Amino acid sequence: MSAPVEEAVAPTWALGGDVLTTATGTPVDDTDNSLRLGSRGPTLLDDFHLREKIMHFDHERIPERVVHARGTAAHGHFRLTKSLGHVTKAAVLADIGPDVPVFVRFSTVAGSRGSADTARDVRGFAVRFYTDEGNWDLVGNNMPVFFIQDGIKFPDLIHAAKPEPDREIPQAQTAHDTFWDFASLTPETAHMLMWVMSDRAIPRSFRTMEGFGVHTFRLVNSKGASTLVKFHWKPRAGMHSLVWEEAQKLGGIDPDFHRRDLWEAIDAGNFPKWDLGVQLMKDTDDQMFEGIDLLDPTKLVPEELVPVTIVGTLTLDRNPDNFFAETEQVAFCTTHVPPGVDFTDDPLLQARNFSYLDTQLTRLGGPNFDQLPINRPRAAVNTTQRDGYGQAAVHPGRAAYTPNSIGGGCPYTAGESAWVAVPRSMDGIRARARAESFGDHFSQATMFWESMSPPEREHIVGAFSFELSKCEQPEIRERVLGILANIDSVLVSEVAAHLGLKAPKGRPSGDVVPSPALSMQPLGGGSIAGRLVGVLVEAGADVAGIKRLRAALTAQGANLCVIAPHVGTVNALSGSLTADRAAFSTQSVEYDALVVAGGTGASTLAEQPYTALNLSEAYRHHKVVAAWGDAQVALANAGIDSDASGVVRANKADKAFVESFVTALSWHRHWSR
Ligand code: HDD
Repeated sequence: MSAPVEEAVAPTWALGGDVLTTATGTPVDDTDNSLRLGSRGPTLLDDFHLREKIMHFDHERIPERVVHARGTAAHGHFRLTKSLGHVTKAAVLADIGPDVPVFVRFSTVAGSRGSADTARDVRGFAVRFYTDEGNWDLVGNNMPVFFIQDGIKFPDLIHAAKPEPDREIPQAQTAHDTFWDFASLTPETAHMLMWVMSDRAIPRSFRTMEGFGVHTFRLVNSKGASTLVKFHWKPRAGMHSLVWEEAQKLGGIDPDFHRRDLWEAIDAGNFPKWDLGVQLMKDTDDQMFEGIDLLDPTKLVPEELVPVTIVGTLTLDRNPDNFFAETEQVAFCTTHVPPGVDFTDDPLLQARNFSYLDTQLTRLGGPNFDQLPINRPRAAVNTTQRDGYGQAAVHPGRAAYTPNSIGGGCPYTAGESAWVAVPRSMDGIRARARAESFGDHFSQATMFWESMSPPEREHIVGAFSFELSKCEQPEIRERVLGILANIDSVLVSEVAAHLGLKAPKGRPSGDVVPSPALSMQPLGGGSIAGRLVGVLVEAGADVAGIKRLRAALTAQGANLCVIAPHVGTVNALSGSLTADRAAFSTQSVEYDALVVAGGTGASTLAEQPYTALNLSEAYRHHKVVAAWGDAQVALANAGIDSDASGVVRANKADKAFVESFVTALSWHRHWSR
């Protein structure tokens, strides 16, 4: 018999204790002075502590991910609320029972590991479920489609998007020639370009973005029957974005804006949640649905055609203990699937299934990356794989092969509980060919445009104009206009006008059915959980009003940050209050709303250029701005129309003021101004 799995691991590793030791546990007497011959003599080669310390430091960095290098992650759990047992045997989706632990990593794509969080980019949304049947990695994005239809184009796409190779400029952005050169010559990018130029590419927070599995996958039940599925994550905090100017400023003011937001929300007990939804479709011979080729990752299935059924909830409730060990070393692979989840022939997914396994080999230095603590499955592991760099298991016994008699025949293959590929007959010519049904690159791009609200359209026009104006070669701009002309006549003419170019004749609107679910424009006020409200104060501030506002906000999971001329204690109208931030080290872009507090110092505060500058900026970014008492004059000083939507003012910070403020905040942004 082979050894029980528990025995097949390294001896207990006692990390911790009070004294400093070497990597192998020898206590160290001095870590400030190297071993020298005399106090001023040469350093001795037998200083094993010095050599080990420096050797380890020299190797502290590992290659960053070639894409999605910049990211952050959290632990949590997934609770299934509606069984999909009729379509899958995967227990994580079929058995309503104990929660399944998860680890989720969010990321940008193009930037290096130290780049800014708020760059215009796709966001990675990678979820690992540690199921009893093995790890399941649903490695998705915050957009439901992709730039290219075949994974063989991925290196081209990424080489074009990354900093240009001769000058290594620009960092973390697509606003440069090589990206738009590639995009303009690759019309299949059209639909994804619309998403990346939309507000989806500058989320307010990871907590306020949707996630998508992108590809069509298969679910397989215990009878072997297959159903096609697309996975969706719906944020409980609603869908919200930044505005472009904010995103750019935050890149300098707080490059860790998204990372900090997630960490602080979890730290404060405001656990972010997403509902898992599925769109289920019949697995037909051709995997087509209403004219949409389900194997084409540049297409989505409108929710109006196939509604998203919510089946469970993901909650993130624990920050990692160590960024490197967990967030950096997590090795997601699209091939990590439990029995009951299978792939389709989507050519992008097929290439991914090779790429992720391959990439981890170099990034994590050898074939045993699955043994790193964050990658270890919860399910028992029993392979015949042995040795290699970084082998952490101590495998006992003689039989590391099958079939064997010496090990009692173990491990033997699993019967009904095994992952089994859906049997399908295949026939076709072996060729490098693309299906004709992948041919329409524009209809869904037009559908996306026609589903947007007026402010969202304005932002898309602004984004294309910004990016293309940064291209140095005029012919690249012209070629992109050619793509936009195939999408919509208004879009192309507005972008052309910003570029000082003549617009080509564009597609007239009205020939596609819009999908309202694609718009992020809220239909009503939503949750304010996780919002940050900045309150500007001066000495003599009305501390009772601030307290009332804070109580109302914290009751709904939002936070209040006191901004004063200096950090520390500020004398208030009655008593004192503690400033969280100093005015000289923070700016409006870091807050969801800005309030000027009333009190005896309010008129001084209202006169400060800093107050006017930040209020007008918050107003321009469509945020809630408010003031009470003598501070109301600050709104006028900043040129703000005090009757505009999202402007809240009152003589006192009473119950009515606080209620109006919370209602205004629940809309996130006031686009009508
Ligand atoms: Fe990818 C990382 C998502 C296409 C090759 N990808 C990576 C991550 C996410 C995605 C979220 C970061 C995982 C983490 O947090 O560690 N990738 C996608 C999505 C795609 C996609 C949603 C299209 C639908 N990717 C894609 C293709 C290829 C790759 C077509 C190659 C053929 N992706 C990789 C990679 C990465 C990666 C090189 C880099 C680091 C890593 O895998 O672990 O293998």
